[in-house]
Amino acid sequence: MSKQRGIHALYNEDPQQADQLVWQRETPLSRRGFLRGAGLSAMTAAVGASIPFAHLMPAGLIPAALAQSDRPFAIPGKGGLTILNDRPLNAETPAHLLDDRVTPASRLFVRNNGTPPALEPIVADEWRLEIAGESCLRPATLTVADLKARFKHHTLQLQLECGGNGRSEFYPAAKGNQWSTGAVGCPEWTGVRLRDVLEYVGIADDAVYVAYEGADAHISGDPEKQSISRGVPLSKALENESLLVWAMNGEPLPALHGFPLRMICAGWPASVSGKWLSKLLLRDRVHDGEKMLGQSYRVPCKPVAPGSEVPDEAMCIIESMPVKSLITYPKSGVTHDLGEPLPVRGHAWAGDLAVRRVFTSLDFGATWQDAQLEQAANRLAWQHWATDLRFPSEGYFEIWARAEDMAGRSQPLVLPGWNPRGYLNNACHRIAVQVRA
Ligand SMILES: Nc1nc2c(c(=O)[nH]1)N[C@H]1C(S)=C(S)[C@@H](COP(=O)(O)O)O[C@H]1N2
Ligand SMILES: [Mo]
Repeated sequence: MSKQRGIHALYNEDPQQADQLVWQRETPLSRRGFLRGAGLSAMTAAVGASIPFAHLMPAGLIPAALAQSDRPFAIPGKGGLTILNDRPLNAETPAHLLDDRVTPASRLFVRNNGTPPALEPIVADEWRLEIAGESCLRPATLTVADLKARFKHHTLQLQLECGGNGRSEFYPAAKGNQWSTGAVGCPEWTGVRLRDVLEYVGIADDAVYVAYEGADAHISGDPEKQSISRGVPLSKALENESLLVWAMNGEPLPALHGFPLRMICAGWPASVSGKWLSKLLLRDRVHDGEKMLGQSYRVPCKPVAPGSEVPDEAMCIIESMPVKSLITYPKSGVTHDLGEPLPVRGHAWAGDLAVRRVFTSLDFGATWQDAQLEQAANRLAWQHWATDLRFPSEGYFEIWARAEDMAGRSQPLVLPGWNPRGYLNNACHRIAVQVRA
């Protein structure tokens, strides 16, 4: 794969190809026992048998059974996703598999920081959510059944995008999952408003932040540590679209997406949307949990030169995500007849804002045509766009898409502000088309 900096590189999306298996091999071979929870069940399904010595397998080892067959490693129920890491499990969705208007569970990316809780003993309605913190007036524990019974239900389409989506293109490279374009999706969620629950327990005047803790274990197995514990300013938590949800697309939350309860604060890095939600904290300060501090989910407050070392004090917490779009049809590499118009479509989103225009270009950005853009189903859902493109001749073309938000900000053609952890790459997406006469 030749790497083109500046716009999302064309990548091989053929699941039959071995290079589809992008494995991180930074983990030292001496680390044992990596196949746990979802990682083990996925690997077991992939090799078609249980793995008695799983606890002895070196981290990052691709089973020979897979290396020698053309059967791609897959997470059960997530066919076609690209696995970036199995411990913790991380998988992204090739752009053409994100074509659905509402993202089905089978096509939603997975981003785990730790080991998900075992599903077996969990009865959804009995799951307990503790609500506490310095600024909580009446700390309480509510079960999922209580949430369902006491508060009004809301169903919304809300988009989630990992803050590190697009990281693979930054140069100098940033450590972390090398997401290309697929750590994004927009399912429909059902639950109650976070605001209604917070008002029920009482919000003290000095409350400034709302944070979560989840029931997943830290990857080290250390019971004292959270895998991740983040949050949002009170104002974001109180928005109509900030929800505590138990259902996705009309079904109970899938195990990998936080069963039986998760938080959704759409439009911000998806790391604020806590899965396997066990605790909510009303904080009197900016939350200081795991992955809130240091360089996590932060970018330099002022732009820096690529490769710079940035001290922690000069890093600011990421809030609303930037404007972005994807081409989800056709699949990159398609062959098309010159005489026919080519229908092209995708989605666009812009953090807390709406998208006001989407453009496409066939000539490497020299000229741009307006695409038809739909309104969002509701605030913080992605918007669908479509256009029919006619090609001037046979040959190799690229379709580039570019969205612009309500504030007039556009996606860049080149890589946006380099940052040490490789967040917020919203450069234009592009696909290849071979036009034949
Ligand atoms: N408890 C818990 N919540 C979590 C995470 C996690 O590892 N544990 N990962 C976060 C991150 S970084 C992202 S991008 C989203 C991913 O959501 P998904 O796996 O449902 O797509 O969940 C967020 N919530
Ligand atoms: Mo993330």
